[in-house]
Amino acid sequence: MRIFHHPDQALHRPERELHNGGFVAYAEDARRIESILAVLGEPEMPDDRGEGPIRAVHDGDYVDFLKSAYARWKAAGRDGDAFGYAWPVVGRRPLTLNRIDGDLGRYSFDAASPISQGTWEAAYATAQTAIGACDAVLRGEGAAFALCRPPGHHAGHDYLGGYCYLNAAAIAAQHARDNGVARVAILDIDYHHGNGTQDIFYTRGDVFYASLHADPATDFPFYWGHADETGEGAGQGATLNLPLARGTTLAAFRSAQAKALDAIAAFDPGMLIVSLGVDTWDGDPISQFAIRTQDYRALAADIAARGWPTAILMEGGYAIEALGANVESFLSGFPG
Ligand code: OKP
Ligand code: ZN
Repeated sequence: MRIFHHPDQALHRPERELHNGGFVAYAEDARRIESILAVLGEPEMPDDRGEGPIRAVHDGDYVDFLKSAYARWKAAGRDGDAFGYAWPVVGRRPLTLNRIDGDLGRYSFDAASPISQGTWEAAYATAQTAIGACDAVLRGEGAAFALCRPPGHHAGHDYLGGYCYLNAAAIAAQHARDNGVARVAILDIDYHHGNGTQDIFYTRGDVFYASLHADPATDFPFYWGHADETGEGAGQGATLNLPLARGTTLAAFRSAQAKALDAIAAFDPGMLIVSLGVDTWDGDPISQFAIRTQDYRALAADIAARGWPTAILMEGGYAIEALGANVESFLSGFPG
């Protein structure tokens, strides 16, 4: 299988995150990449397709904010990584504020996703990596893997959060749409609900979003991913949320995935994008499912059996030492 990755993705280096009221080491560590590449070997560099495909999904002012936020933070005399502390919960104003703290609140939904030096460059490289895998599939590959990092599925049209800044899955899906694929499906099997991806396509009928994830009644991101969120307007019925209990093992996960695949089959997509998180693994330090390394091969084989051209994009997974084996197991479920 062709594997894409860009070295600039390591430039995003937050030091710490706010967790349960104190600071802890940032779980979305750049060493995640090394663990995966140690097993998969040398990846291909994606072509640079510029900001066009990014701005086809994300708000222009948000992209400009992301590009300039760290420099503005420094210019305001701050040390360390940039993150917000005030949010416009009520009366959210659709304007750019002239203080960095105002914009950090306006363009984020949590305080656990810092902007470091290099965050923009890494997020940009991640988007290009996803487009590279998408292009390989558009040109006839049965499946391709994008080693994306930072992850993307929590990032919305105009917001960051959940370690995510640009939504690689949404950018790839829109790129496929803009290159002649009439219907694109996204299957999100990260432990966490992909609120950003859901939001971006919520009112659209041309991109189907199906997600298996920890019940937001107990887990981040809390405010999205409940079973009664099914899309709106032209998108009514094109969102499927399958929340699962903490402790979920292969059997329940696999049957929920079959339900998602059946719904996707009814939608009849020309391409599938998989948001792959291996934070469903039973040893993940921040998550509570119990999928084993060998299970990923079975889950992938069930997806591959449907026969859709498939771009697989990396999302979460925080047990650094185990990431390579888990991703390798998943990819081995696809032919070739
Ligand atoms: C990203 B992806 C405070 C809780 C914040 C954020 C989890 C983001 C997961 N420590 N947790 O979906 O794997
Ligand atoms: Zn996750």
